[in-house]
Amino acid sequence: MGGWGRIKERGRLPAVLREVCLDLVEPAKCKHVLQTIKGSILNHRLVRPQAVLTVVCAGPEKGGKDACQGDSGGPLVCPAGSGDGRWVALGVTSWGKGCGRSWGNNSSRPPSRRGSPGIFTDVRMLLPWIKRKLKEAEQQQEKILSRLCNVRDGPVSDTEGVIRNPTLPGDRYGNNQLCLWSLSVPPGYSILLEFEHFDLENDSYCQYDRLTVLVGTQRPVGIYCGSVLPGPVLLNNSQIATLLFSSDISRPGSGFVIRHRAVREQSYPVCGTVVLVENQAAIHTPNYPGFYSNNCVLRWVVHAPRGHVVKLDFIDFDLEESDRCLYDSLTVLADVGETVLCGASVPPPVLSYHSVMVLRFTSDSTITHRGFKATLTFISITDLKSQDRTPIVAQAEVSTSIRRHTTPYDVQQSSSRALADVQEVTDDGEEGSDDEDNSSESSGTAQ
Ligand SMILES: [Ca+2]
Ligand SMILES: [Ca+2]
Repeated sequence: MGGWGRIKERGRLPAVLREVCLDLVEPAKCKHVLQTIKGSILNHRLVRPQAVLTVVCAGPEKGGKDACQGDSGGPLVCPAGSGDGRWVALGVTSWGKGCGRSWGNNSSRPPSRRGSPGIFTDVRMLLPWIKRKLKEAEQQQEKILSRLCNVRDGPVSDTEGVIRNPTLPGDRYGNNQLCLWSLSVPPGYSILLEFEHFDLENDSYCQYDRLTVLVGTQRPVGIYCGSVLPGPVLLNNSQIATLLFSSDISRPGSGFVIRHRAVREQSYPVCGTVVLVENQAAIHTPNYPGFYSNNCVLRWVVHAPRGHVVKLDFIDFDLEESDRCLYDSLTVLADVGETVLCGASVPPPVLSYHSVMVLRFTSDSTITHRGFKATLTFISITDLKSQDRTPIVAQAEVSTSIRRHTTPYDVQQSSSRALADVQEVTDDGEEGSDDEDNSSESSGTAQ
């Protein structure tokens, strides 16, 4: 068994989680010892003679090893015996008479000096109840979820279709909504999202109403609000996508209509798309080495594996030169600041600070050039620490056609903050320990 309980009776609480190995006590013996301490325990914990024992006892007759106060609720586990290293929970630490006392000769001692093995609730007896409770919780959850969204949401496996909120054109979506669609397409296909209508309450940070597009279930590639129709989103090499819509208490918009399609892997990105890159690859402007088109917007969202950063190396670079790169530009968004590039000299490499890099290529309505070609590689942070990364960034700052902003991400026209809030999703959940014990003379990892 394991727990955070006292190390010995009335002893101190340990600073670390402790475990102790206890042998199970035969049920008949367990029942007998419970009878010997029956008179010494308070009424509310009276052990009534029962046909079926709902507890298991564990711990040596001579004492010395036991659960103690603070361990209650913790697990008593045994090897599953299946040979695959799995353990099963057999008991839940419940109570005991003192901690680590001997209990073999209880009858010869006054009630207050008697002891007991560790007494654990028998999980096998509780299973039907546990399962019933889990099922109830699940049903409750489903009920809550179905109330959260008043249009049809949920899994979408059709290779083509429309996702909309509200259901009827001309209506407005509801307030206080949380809708979630999970799209899946067969292997070998990518997901293409095309926005046919878009109108969500406008805010620079989309903090009131928003639509979030995620790759898989965790990686955001775009957060949208406002009424500018977003360009298509092509989730390259991704068979799963999640659309999450939420609205606050007021000012609903007329909502959105999004056409989703499973498309064959597309090697040449087209203007207006968002391309997700999750492998080390070469990227280039549309039509490269031919000239890019006017009025083109194209974004790449690059996710390196955990513990890696993204390095962008330019092979060729030729974008219309202009003061502050106002006409045509490539903006590289790392986690801090952004680098805006244009002109005809090949820029130095750019490193991301974390595992995400976002690139945005834009061209204006006149004069086009050859564009750029670059490679993306993933470097492990461990390797990076052995190198000095400063020169790369420093070089970037002195290049004439580069300017760096101090604001982390600018906001695209109106408030479509597509790609602005890309962030690494961490799973560092915090576990709280609950060492509350309803038994003052109980349990702990006494050793
Ligand atoms: Ca709203
Ligand atoms: Ca131009």
